Amino acid sequence: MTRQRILLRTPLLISLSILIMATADVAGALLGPPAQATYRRLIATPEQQAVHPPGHRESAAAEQDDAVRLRHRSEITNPYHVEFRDVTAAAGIHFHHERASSPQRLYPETMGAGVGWIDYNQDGYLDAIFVNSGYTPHYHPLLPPQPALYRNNHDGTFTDVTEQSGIKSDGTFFFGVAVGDYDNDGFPDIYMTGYRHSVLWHNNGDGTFTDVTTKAGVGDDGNWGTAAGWFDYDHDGKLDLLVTNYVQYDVDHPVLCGDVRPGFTGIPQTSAYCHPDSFHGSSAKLYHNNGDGTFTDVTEKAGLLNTDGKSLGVVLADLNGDGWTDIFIANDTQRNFLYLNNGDGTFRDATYKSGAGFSEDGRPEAGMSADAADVMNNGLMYLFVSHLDFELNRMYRNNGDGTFTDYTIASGIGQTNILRSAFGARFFDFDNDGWRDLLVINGHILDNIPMYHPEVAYEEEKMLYRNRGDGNFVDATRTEGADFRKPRVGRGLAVGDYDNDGWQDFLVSNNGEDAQLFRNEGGSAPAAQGNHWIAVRLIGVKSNRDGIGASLKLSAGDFKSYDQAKGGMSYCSAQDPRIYFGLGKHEKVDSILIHWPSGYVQELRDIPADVIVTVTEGVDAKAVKYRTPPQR
Ligand SMILES: [Ca+2]
Ligand SMILES: [Ca+2]
Ligand SMILES: [Ca+2]
Ligand SMILES: [Ca+2]
Repeated sequence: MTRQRILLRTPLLISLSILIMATADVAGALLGPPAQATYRRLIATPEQQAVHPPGHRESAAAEQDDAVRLRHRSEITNPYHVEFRDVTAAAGIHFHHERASSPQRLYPETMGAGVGWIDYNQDGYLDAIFVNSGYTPHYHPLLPPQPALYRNNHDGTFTDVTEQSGIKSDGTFFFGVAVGDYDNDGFPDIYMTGYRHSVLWHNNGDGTFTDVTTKAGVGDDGNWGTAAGWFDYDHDGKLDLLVTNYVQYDVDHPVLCGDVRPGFTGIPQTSAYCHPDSFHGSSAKLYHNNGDGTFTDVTEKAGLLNTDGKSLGVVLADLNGDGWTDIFIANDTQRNFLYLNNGDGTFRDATYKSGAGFSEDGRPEAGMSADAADVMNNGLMYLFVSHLDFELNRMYRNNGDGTFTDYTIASGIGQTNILRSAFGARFFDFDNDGWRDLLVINGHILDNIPMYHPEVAYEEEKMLYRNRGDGNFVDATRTEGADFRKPRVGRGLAVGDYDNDGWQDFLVSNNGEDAQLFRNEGGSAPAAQGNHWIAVRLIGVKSNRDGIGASLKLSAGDFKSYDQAKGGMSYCSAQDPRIYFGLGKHEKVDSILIHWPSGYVQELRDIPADVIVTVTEGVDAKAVKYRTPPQR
């Protein structure tokens, strides 16, 4: 293959548009009373905030001790005082995940669900998509639980547009969501994974969606679909679909699990959700996009057939730097799978040789989510896999030679989450200091876990880790507010900058509970305002329109950072398709070098910070600065 190298060195076209003309008063009104409260709270100095830590304290002395510790810790762990604030209610989001629970404790009840970002109407603002559970033999209300689509109103609020969108459920028990423009028509489409059936929703471009699953041939029927992702594994310019599957589970003839331990005899509630060891695994599926609205199952041909899979997380990224997108799958109780792309339509299982399949001591663990990021700013994608309680969440160092080393202890995350069960997790630079940090969403599988382990809870805290600038992570959870730390049965995590202020926010789906939207208040934290950022939205022309598979190298003075347009990530969730770089104190970017999957190389030069740049492959680049409501 001849690799076409064309450097675009024409000056960057800058069109600065002020999209929100808002005064302080208008901003307050738009965001409602909770936002006003935020502004008031942020007037407090860091010292004032520190002596009033969130949560109840029994004595003044304990409170004082805690304040001193917190102040000391916050200087290390959250020096820019970046806070995530629960704005769910103020934003008008009222999605509730239905657990569909029964005394029989059917396995699917406890595993849902994912959540996603999608700019379905292409107005430049992220909209939110939620998936829900469905019918089981023991849960069959008249109207089945419904997914939901929320349109972003550009003022911090959302409107539920599910009904007019045509997105609905006939009772399918859904788990995951993956967003990609498979037909390159400029409008992102939605794939929802489900138990025994998954659904492809074609975005009609007018706010409505059509179920095209049958024609497309991507139903994954009979399997328990979980995490899915879009990528163009063969570089033909059309997005292909990877669907991972969990265990072979028969909801009509369920295995009943649980035990009666000494001392617990006579307690009526002795059943428990099953362990994955009770079931056989199932293979992931690769669907090749034929370009005419249909797909072909090429799993076996591509070398991906592997029925050991009990998959819950996937990340699609170039992990060995050869320009071809690879597959990394997190499996429950089975080894992780690392499939390297051979560039000829096939993959090779590199798990054993790579060292990324097991924990440092050679054990397969619970594998609930997968992510990859350049955490050292050296161009090497490190891996993260979240696991259950009494296991460690694993980070793997990319050695740059196709091998990985368990970096869990060396990274500093160590045993910090050992009593919690982690699902959704993402690397992202929450304080825009130029170093990618880590957010982990927790929630136990067993609703009756205290019967078995009194020290473990069903609802659990989220965990936030800050990258100290050398790949060393410190636990910053305690510097966050009470909303962030409130225990939940957390599952899906979708990171996305829904208000376009450059500070990345996130959505969480909680099993059997209300979903949550957290706004990153970094833009209003005085210490953080010196940190800059830039975001890149890719529009492929010869490449797939989403630009998935592109790699980006950013230079700002002596600062270098790398990222890729990736597929999958987190637990069953869809992420902001734009690529965000924290820049620290750098006020401009010298260059961004983009390698598109088509082979085209495009370079942007001299870009101001704090803009969202839309880059059209081989054509141009436009920067937009969004005016966010003023902060006090
Ligand atoms: Ca489309
Ligand atoms: Ca393709
Ligand atoms: Ca950071
Ligand atoms: Ca934001």
